[in-house]
Amino acid sequence: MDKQTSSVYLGLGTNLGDRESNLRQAIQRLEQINGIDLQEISDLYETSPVGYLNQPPFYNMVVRIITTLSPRSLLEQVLEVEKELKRVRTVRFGPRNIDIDILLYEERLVDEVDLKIPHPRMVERGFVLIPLLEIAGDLWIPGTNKTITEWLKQLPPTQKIKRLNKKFLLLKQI
Ligand code: GSY
Repeated sequence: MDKQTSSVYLGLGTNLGDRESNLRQAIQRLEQINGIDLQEISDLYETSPVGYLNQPPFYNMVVRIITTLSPRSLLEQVLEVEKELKRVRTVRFGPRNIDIDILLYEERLVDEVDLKIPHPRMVERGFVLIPLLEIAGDLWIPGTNKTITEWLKQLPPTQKIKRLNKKFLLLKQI
């Protein structure tokens, strides 16, 4: 019998080195994993840093995958990809060459010490919500009573988010 598949959204971010190449490599590695099928990718967005402000701008994007992996196994695989890409991060919330977050896993709520789904800070982050809206439509965020656009309306207008219309560059080489 086929294993059950789940639809999952991942957020990717990078602000060190060749940001386009970091994202491309991360997507390529994710695609090579047994039990992960890449379905959709958002455009690239150049975004001003949130949290620790004194760092270079990020490239952010969101992808949708179909997976047979459990949330826990998916987390292990994602951490492995970050390790393979030799993730560099010296300061918490500081610059990093790649960051991959599990944002949504179907409608599931997971609340474990090292794994929380939906990602707990995603609703405060325009750099997640805007690319998510692009590929997911205006869905409800599980565990909250609001949709993506309702969360977006609550955000302070301080974060700069520029759509780059560069998705084709990533797709050409994936
Ligand atoms: O997991 C998020 C890493 N991160 C980012 C990011 O990806 N983009 C922007 N714009 N700011 C950020 N601050 C942190 S931490």
